[in-house]
Amino acid sequence: MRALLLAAAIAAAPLVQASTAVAQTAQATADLTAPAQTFGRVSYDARSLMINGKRLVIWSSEMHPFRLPSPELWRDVLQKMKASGFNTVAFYFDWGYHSPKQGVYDFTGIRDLDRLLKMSEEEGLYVIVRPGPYANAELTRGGFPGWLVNQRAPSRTDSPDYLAAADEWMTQINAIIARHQINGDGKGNQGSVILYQIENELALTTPAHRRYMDHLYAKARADGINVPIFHNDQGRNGYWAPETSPVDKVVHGPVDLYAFDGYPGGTCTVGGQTTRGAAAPDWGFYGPGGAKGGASASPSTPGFMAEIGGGWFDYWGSNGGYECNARQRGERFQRVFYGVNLANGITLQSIYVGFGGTSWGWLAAPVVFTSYDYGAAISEARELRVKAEEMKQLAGLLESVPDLAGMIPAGPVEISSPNIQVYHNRSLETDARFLLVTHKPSNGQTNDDFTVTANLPDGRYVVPMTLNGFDAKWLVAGVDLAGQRLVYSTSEVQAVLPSARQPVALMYGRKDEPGQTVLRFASAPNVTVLDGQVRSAFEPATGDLKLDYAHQGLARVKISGGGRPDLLLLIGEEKEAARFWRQGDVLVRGPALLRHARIERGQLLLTGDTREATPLELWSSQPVRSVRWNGATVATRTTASGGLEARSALPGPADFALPALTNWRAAPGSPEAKPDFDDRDWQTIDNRAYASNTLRPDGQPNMLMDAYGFHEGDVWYRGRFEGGPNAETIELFYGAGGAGMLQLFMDGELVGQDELPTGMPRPITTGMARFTLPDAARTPGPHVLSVMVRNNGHNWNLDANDFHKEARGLVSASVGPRSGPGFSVPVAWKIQGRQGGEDFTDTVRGVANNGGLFGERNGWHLPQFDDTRWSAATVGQPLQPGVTWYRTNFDLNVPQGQDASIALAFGDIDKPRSDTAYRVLIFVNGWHMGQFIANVGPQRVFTLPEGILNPRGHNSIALAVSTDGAPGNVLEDVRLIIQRNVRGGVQTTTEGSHR
Ligand code: IPT
Repeated sequence: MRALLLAAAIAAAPLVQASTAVAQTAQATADLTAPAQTFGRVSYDARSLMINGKRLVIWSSEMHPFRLPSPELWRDVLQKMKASGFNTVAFYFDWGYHSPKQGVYDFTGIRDLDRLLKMSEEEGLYVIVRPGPYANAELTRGGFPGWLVNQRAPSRTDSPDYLAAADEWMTQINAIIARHQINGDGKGNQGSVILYQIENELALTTPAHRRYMDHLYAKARADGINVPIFHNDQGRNGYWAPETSPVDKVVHGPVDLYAFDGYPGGTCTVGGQTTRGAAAPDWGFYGPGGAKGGASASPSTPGFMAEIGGGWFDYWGSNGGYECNARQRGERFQRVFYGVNLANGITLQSIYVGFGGTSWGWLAAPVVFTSYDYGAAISEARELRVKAEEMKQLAGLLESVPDLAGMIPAGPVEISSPNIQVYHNRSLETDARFLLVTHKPSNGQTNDDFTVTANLPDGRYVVPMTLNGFDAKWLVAGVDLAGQRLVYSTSEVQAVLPSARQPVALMYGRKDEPGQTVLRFASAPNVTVLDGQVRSAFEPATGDLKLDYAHQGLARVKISGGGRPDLLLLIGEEKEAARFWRQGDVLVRGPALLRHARIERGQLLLTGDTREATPLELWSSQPVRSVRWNGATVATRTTASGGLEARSALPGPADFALPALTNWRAAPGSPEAKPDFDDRDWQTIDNRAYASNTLRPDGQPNMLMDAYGFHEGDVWYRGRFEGGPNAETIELFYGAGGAGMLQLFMDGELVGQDELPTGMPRPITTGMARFTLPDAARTPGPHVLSVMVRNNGHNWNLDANDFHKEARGLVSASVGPRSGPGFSVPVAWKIQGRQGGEDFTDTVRGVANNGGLFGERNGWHLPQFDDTRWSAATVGQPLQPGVTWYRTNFDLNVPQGQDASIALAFGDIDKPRSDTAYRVLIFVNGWHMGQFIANVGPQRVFTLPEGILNPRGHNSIALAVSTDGAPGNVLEDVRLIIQRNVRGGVQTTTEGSHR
């Protein structure tokens, strides 16, 4: 074992006699002598990642490009992440999204990952890539392509067929990633990719799995991947830790870094209330030792959470959990949980997810419905939720105090209250301190006033503190900030703007709570309180200037002299401070979002968003002669606190009206049900190889939709049989995913409909439908059975048991007598799904867009389709059993320079589900933007991103409505709604996907 372990380092820290309660005691080990490992510009040791040799807390937020089919808006999300303080973005890539057919790959248009990675670099974000081949991510097949379902070889193992398939994808995606690595590709291309994940939560660790992991690692290296490679353990189990890990009982893997995932912190109740039922786990320095403990299962690599749950997904049939998820892992949660992680030495944290987006088309796995909002900091409608402001404040500290990267435990402090614990860490380089103050346990919710007595770098101090309710404070002490010495503060640092003229420090605390900040000087400085109530006292013996105040509004204090540069200290209550944005050389107060700030020859160019008319105030570290906001000149004046303010408010967005959706036209959409329907070009069901792990009755042909090249959405079967006395009943065994369904017709009449129960939170994905056949079936002569199966996604394969190969479509269809032996009536079946199967023609919208409804096969969903021969229709009119298509057009007139999120809503949006039963596939400008299931819910509002929607022009909408035709099962009110409207937004062109 290497020489110096963390325990020894802690013993060296000054020990403090505990009074009533002792702070957290570190028990775990980290190998502080482990030499740094270097991969070009990226290196790491036991404490942190380093980029270009500089320690950095990797503060990452995940998004999925495939869940926002509008590349121009990727930039909007990236800018919002960057403005919220993240320095890194993490991406899953979805193999199946790019590969409709074995050997065919598409990285154009909405699938242009080269563009995505370039944009990320342009927006100043490092990138963590997670290309699979298996992703999970609540994707159909967990991201495996449809065609892989037909492969018998066990996936996620070293079986040659599977490896060959995975290599196809890895070759393609690695070529793109390689060009965007921070180390370059050796051919003149370079970007900002810093880390690369192989596989995803592979929890099987047999030799076959080890050989598979070895293969993926070697393949990445052979394809030119030159950044560190890691795998994300499903929990802190010690699976696939680097070979160098000396910890017993971990499973070693071919990785450079060990990472794990975690979704701690309670849940939402059925009633939509958050629970605080669990304390933040100590997944590092302060946790138990052993294989599952330690600074990590891998003491010589830094603490790394590849996914820390920042929300959660929601299920078919729930009561609508996203707003609750947003609160559950929202304000305060982030301070407590991400703070405890950081204190435990987890210096790489990636939030899953920062933006969820939309599982449009047939992207979703059965476990989720269309919206993948996730309760994330950036909502599906691209709104920054309140918790994004909290993230901005936390990230602002990390940026202001780089000493936080690579700290180790500094030893206990004395705390006067048993309700409180303090994690006390120090920098090995600067001795700067991090004091994470939480309740004990951290989910405690009492209100406490107490003191913390600690030996800090500048002396021994008794610090009065307050912690009210579920909360944590991220305090620092003994830190150099913009030429000042911060001895300690009970306010949290949000931003520090260095400047030769007058540095600015922004600190904040909870409204009305007392705060105390101590700065050190050589001699008494001049203190001028410009705003607010701040008492100051100078102690000549120590040189300490002590400021006392309550966090109310925004106090402004000017401090000069004392042997240091001037300082403007801004002390805000939390919400006041949240109105500030730090970007590059400026600190800006006011707007709803600051995207960019650039100074060009004295001209400050700001871009951002306003939600309403907004005052603007700013400070700059460079001289500024004039200011522009979104291109328009802003007249400014200087302020008493040395900044600039706009003479008049920045304009907010103008209101605009949405058109009502009228002039509907409709057409019946299940002609396959008719006995004389022409199915000559359909495929005949035969005995081809059966790759599914769903058992089927002996002697049946292979009826599975996937076997015939149909992997997404709806599939139709038509079966001919000769009528006779035995044709009494039919049993249809089928697979259809979450809330999937089946409709059976005979000779043009609906026999019945079967819907899979939702089985929350894990859906029931296969079912047996039994129907009594109509009397006509006993009449001699030819009869036709028509079956539509709606496949709501293939299962994920989280447990590596080939769950994604569960049957979809019909498994078996048996016609026979009500009682007596077996199912004796032979039926000759044919099948039809998406037009062209794996060779579909709409390569612009791609693999996820279409299933096999008649209307889809004939382009009824497309904007250019001519519906003039359809009949005029109204929502609410009685519907025939089967599918009815509705179409209409509308014009939008979102004012120039505004970014509005517009959605389509059905019925009473305050109710999770309707009293009527029907389903709708929603097509906007030909794009399948979601599925509404009235009787299942909960989603009734479908976000339609710009790019899909043309905000200043013409749009078409097509709804494929399915019902059993029972009275009252009719389409409810359908309307457009505005979810968000700001002035600003990213620059968009007219090239949006709707063209
Ligand atoms: C973890 C997966 O890695 C990720 O792809 C996603 O599915 C996430 O969960 C949930 O949204 S799986 C872990 C929770 C067992």
